[in-house]
Amino acid sequence: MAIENNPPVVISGTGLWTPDHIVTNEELVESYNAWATRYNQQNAGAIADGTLSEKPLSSAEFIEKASGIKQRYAYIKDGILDIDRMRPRVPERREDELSVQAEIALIAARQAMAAANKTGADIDAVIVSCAYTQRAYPAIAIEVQHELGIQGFGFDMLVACSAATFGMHRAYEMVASGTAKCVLAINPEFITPQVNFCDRDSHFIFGDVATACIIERQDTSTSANSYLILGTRAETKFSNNVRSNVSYTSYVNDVDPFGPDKLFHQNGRQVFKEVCPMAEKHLKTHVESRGVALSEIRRWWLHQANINMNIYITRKLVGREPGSEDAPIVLDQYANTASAGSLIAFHLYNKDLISGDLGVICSFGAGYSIGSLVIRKQ
Ligand code: CO8
Repeated sequence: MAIENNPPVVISGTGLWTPDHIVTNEELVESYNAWATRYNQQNAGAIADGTLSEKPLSSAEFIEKASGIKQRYAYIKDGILDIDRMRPRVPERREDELSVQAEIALIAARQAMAAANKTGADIDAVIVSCAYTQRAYPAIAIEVQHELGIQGFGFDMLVACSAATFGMHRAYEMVASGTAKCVLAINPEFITPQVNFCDRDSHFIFGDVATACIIERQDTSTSANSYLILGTRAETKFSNNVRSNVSYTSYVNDVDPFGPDKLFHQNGRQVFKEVCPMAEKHLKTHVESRGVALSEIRRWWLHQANINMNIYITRKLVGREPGSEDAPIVLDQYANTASAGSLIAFHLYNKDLISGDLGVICSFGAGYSIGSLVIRKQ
């Protein structure tokens, strides 16, 4: 949708925090395979009599071929490769310390603010939107708002893979309708704590990152690099194929709060098959509803879950074999970063476009959820 007869709204700055630590496929596979081999040896009897299933081995070649992922970044690497632990070792912070998500959100936020020439005094709302927040309240967005000295309000929202685009939609609507003049939308995707590093089918998928953007009225923008938002479109359709049951109710459910179903799990093949046609249709419908032909779109900044999904979808949209000029891939370096993937791609690969060029930012995945923005370089 586009809000008609309202002030034009632009994305006037973006930011990206990349963690210091890299975990390569080879490192991850070596530690997973050592863990699985030991598990199989220790449980040989139960595996032989069929009470337990043997843990299959992983392969770096499979991971790269099936997903396009070569490595991922981790906020904390310590513990992930330790076969006696298989999860990052993240110390709990005191209540008077900055939370991890606020810390990484602030780094991306300050970059976005600098790019848009904004200070805290210029911003009147903060949205933190991501796949998980590390606590229910107070909102991470309010913590960030406090640190940046921003008046107004902040709130957190969760929409899994589409949190970033859905957050940008809310920012656009607030600015277009006049409830805010300038919104800081941030995606601190701290997701390695939700990865089951003992699950061969998903241990390689995710990495940590934070992205941020400034969305404001065009007439207040002084940015050297901004994009006018021509339209937004969102769509959801319930599916159990990507799921996490982590919950505050584990306390009263008398279940293991750290059980495998509490971590990310999926039927990846099914997701691939169902989401690709949904995303293709969504994008065609959205672009054409703005009076724009698909051939006029210079760049597609797509969700980064799987390179083969992105090639499949882009091929349908551009009608030929796509290249990185059409739809940049950051998966090889960053892996799947939940909702931040399309924003990383946008942040890294938008400056070469020239005034008047059209592009689309789009996320797709868990929910299922799909969110997109059609934008034009100013
Ligand atoms: N090593 C070696 N072999 C493997 C491995 C491995 N690591 N994993 C699977 N195999 C084997 C399988 O056992 C299978 O063997 P067989 O043919 O003998 O049965 C064979 O390889 C093929 O397996 P699959 O059919 O499962 O493999 P795919 O080609 O489908 O690739 C993928 C698997 C990469 C997972 C692929 O299906 C995929 O990427 N699908 C899309 C997934 C997707 O988009 N999911 C949405 C993600 S959700 C999101 O983006 C945000 C969620 C919120 C954040 C969560 C934070 C934790």
